[in-house]
Amino acid sequence: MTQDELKDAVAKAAIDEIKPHLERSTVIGVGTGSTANRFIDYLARLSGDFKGAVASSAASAERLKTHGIDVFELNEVGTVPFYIDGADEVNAHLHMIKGGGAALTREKIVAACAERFICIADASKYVAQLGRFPLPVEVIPMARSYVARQLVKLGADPVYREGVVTDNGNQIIDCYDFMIEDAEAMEAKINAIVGVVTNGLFAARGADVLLLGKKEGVERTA
Ligand code: ABF
Repeated sequence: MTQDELKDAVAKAAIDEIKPHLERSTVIGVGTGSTANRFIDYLARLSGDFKGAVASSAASAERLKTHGIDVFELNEVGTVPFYIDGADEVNAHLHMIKGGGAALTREKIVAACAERFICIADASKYVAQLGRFPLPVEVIPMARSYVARQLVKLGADPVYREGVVTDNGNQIIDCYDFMIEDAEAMEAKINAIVGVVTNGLFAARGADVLLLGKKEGVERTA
């Protein structure tokens, strides 16, 4: 199976996971990226079975709307029963690195408001230790070089992602050569640097369910 077929399989599996719980009043949290996009495309087939969605990025909001799915502001909704999103890396603790698409802050906010975070990923995302994928950090623009210096002290090789402005008007630093031993501790340490909006470690609030697309089929871990 190709990587695209694995992404497709986990997107479908996420639909099967949530379908029995949908009510006409349900608002679903929807993530960002190519795997989440496939989920959105399948979700469109269920329109009428749920009320709408909250999106973790302008791009996903646009795709949802194109399919005729109503998009709500998170503040109007409060909590969502499910948040379905991809990851750049995920480990056995269901800790993740996210933010390759620069939507990490909104993704973390929607995840925080979700009763259940369902991570959908193809097998290439599964790792024994997080960190081979460069860890994204969203920063307030004027703090960028200060934050980069602090990240060097933590052992990272920070690189400014040039030309990228987040949906929140901020910038992204990617941390290279930064294998992470204790994801929860590192998430907290980086978030404590002045000028950091958030970082792409999702450990304090990891996933509740991982649907991992393997050539043998979709493996569910909870
Ligand atoms: C989002 O999309 C991100 O947090 C992550 O960066 C990315 C994964 O994208 P894809 O599904 O395209 O690999 O979930």
